[in-house]
Order: sequence, then structure tokens, then C-alpha cells
Amino acid sequence: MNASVEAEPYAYRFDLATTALLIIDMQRDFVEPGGFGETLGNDVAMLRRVIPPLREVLDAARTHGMTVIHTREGHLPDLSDCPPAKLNRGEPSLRIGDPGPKGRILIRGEYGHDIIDELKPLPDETVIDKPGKGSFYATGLQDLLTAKGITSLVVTGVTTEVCVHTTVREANDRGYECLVLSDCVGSYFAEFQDAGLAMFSAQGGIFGWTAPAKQFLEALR
Ligand code: C5J
Repeated sequence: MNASVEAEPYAYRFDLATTALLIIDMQRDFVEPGGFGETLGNDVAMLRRVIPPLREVLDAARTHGMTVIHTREGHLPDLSDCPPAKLNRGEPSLRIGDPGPKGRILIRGEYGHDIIDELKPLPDETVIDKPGKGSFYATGLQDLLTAKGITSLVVTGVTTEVCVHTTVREANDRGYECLVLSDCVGSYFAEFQDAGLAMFSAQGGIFGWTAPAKQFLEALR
């Protein structure tokens, strides 16, 4: 099925068969109280507002048989994949690997590291574990997309200016056509949300397109 989404800076055209829904880092550690995001001093309510529209998009993607890929940021229990610069930076109340209310912070296998119940992956959906901000760095994402013949990505998740931006920039350099759903990506900072969204579609779509979820859902009808 070919479809077109009313988007910035102009219509985003895609073929459902070659498009994947990418859901970035909707993990308890970022989105729920007691996780990594909150230990950094952030208000998780800023991110939780993406859950209802993203749930609608996920339901529609599943109904249409789209490829759905989830990512999780996190590290091995021995932290061997966590560079000291990432581990030691800043003054969080809990560091990566420290025990917190939801298990060890950002450690694979811990409760807090997993995806929130509202967006729980189905057994046939891929979950990519990534040690970095970008979804392509040190992961099998590119090979997976190639194997599935995916050329376009509808991008959602958190946070807009960090893991979403890094991923879209990586994807753009690799030739993927990215549509970012503006109300399905979130930031702890309103000003970063606005600037981050504007950057995607600036200069004629330097990194890709943006559109609200309702325009994407409209295109699927
Ligand atoms: C951050 C992310 N912000 N998923 N991770 O550390 O954006």
C-alpha cells in the first residue's frame, strides 16, 4: 500500500511494505518515576504525554501489518559496554549500574530497563538493545532493515533531542527516509522539543519530515 502523509516540509510518501515503525527507548527508566531520567532531575510527565498517541500509532501499525521495531538503551551488567565518559558524567542521584527502585539503572535485564507495559512489544516484534544514543551504533539494526527491505522509518519515542535525533541523523546518513511523529516524541525540556522538531524538517528536510500522529493515522485509513 502506497500512502502520503501531510507533513513538514512537504508530503511524506511511503510504501507500507518497506516502512517500519521505530519506537525508541520507551523504557521505565526514562518514562516512569524512580528511573534514570528522574535521577537526572527530570520530570517524567513531560515524556508520558507521548504514550496515548504513540499507542494509537502502534495499534494502527499492527493492524496494517507494518514492521515494528523497539529499542532499549542500556548496558551489560558488568558495564563493559559503557564508556567511562558516559558513566561518570554529571551529578545524577544514581549512576548507571547503581541499584534503584526499579533495579540497577539502565542495565539489561532489570525491570526499569524494559519497555513500559502500555507499549509492550509483541513476540514477533524486534527489540534492539543499544549501548549508545543512536540506534545504529553497535547494534544489528542496519542488517535487520536490509534483510527486511525497509527503506523508510516512522520514528517515535524518547528523547527528542538525544536518542531520537541521534538515530534520525544516523538513519539519514544511511539513506533512510525518516518521518518523525511530532506528538509521539518527547523531551524533558519544552525548548529542546520545539528546536529538535524544527531541526528535522529545516532546510527542505535536512534530516527528514515531521507530522503529528493524526496525519499518519489519516494516511493509513
Ligand atoms: C537519554 C534517550 N536521554 N533515550 N536517552 O539519555 O534519549
